[in-house]
Amino acid sequence: MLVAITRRLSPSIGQCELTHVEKQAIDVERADQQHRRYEMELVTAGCGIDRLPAEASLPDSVFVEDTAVVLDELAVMTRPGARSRRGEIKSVAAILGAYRKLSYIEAPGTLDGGDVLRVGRRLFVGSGHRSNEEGVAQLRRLLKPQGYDVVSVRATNCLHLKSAATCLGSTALLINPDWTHPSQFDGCEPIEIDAAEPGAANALAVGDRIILAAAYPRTRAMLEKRGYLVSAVDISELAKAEGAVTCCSLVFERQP
Ligand code: CIR
Repeated sequence: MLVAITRRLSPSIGQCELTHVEKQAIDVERADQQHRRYEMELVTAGCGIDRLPAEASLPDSVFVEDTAVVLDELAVMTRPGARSRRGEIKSVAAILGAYRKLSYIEAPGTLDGGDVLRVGRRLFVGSGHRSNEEGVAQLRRLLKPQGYDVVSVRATNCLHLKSAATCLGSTALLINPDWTHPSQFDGCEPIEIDAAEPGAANALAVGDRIILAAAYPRTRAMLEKRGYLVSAVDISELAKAEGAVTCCSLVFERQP
């Protein structure tokens, strides 16, 4: 059984962090509806939803992916690169602690879950922006005993590594080669997004399907041609907060 931790949208999402996106008014009601539909896709994909209540004082708190790295053996609570997001950790730890033993990234380390791309027993981490080398080194130390390799990689012109590359299952990587160079992902099979859709590399593989933003029909068609089952979700309001499909959930296997 898969579990997806989510959090109800914050009414203050209009005050979110923005790095590569121009500020635009966000329709909170519409963003909330899009988020609910996204959760329904997760249910269709086989997830049970464990939803945290909204946090009015934490504008970016709907983007729970950045708060933790969940593996079979443990979960690592992050220390987000954006100061305004550090208050998100406590409540996610409270819910995640029911599923996994928890470890923590500590100051001066920073790490955003959106920078951590897992491919089997390897974790590629995008460092240099929200996640720093100290955060990567701490993650490496915490996961070494479990046999994970932590590899530091570069992504440019985008918020997180997973804006530029995500795993579609096994070693297949959906990738925007202009934002992260495919040669950094040794042993992986790169599948390039449609060049007209630079943000399309953020896809969420869950259950039997790939959840992809509806804004990327060309990449969707390319994936369908390759035999993937793709569910398109309209997250246009969440995208105004620089959100994408992976960042709105933490998906993992419930253990007996
Ligand atoms: C931020 O800048 O932190 C948020 N406005 C967006 C976070 C998106 N997270 C993700 O892609 N993992």
